[in-house]
Amino acid sequence: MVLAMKLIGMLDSPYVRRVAISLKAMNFSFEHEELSVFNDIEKMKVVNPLMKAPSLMTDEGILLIDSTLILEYLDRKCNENYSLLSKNMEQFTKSQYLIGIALTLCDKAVQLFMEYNRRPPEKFYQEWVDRINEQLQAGLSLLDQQVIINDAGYLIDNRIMQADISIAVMLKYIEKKLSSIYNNYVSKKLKVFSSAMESTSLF
Ligand SMILES: N[C@@H](CCC(=O)N[C@@H](CS)C(=O)NCC(=O)O)C(=O)O
Repeated sequence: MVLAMKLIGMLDSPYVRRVAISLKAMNFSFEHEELSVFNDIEKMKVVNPLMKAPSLMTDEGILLIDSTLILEYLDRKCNENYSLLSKNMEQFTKSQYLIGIALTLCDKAVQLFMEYNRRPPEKFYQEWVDRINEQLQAGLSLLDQQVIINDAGYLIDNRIMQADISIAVMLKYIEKKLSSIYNNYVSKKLKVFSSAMESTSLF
């Protein structure tokens, strides 16, 4: 029996969202189970005892964890016309570079959100928060320098690729969860790019 592919996790996670948007961009049909790693712990444990999202149940019933590994699997499985990673080595390297910055910014943004929303106030660790803030500012500044939006409105090719998706979901996460970082440290160019991506049907 062939099972439908199932994505597990909430779309307020940038990692889950990058997989969900990529699944659509790669033209896969899939089911989506919106389980929270914090509010649906028992259900989450049944799917993935490690309680991590995103989790992807493949149509062979294999559980994949970690957005990058899931996307690597999907990229191999999709019709090559829908691949989100370029075969051209120069474009591929540029893409991996930008995705690396975007994912580090996701990690730092999630950590900062957790510091303010999950850590008990008496355990607040200022040095760690200062370090994350510095990393976020440095990453957003580096990204602003490195991003070139082409005539088609994308960063790598003349259609949407993984770097576009990963950068856009990271920017939306920061906008929604860390508005002062977004207002003060995200450049005009990146804000314009984010709005353009978010207005497309895939997002
Ligand atoms: N590197 C992982 C990060 C995934 C991640 O940390 N997801 C969060 C939700 S935004 C999570 O599972 N948190 C629960 C935990 O870490 O225990 C990926 O790319 O999938």
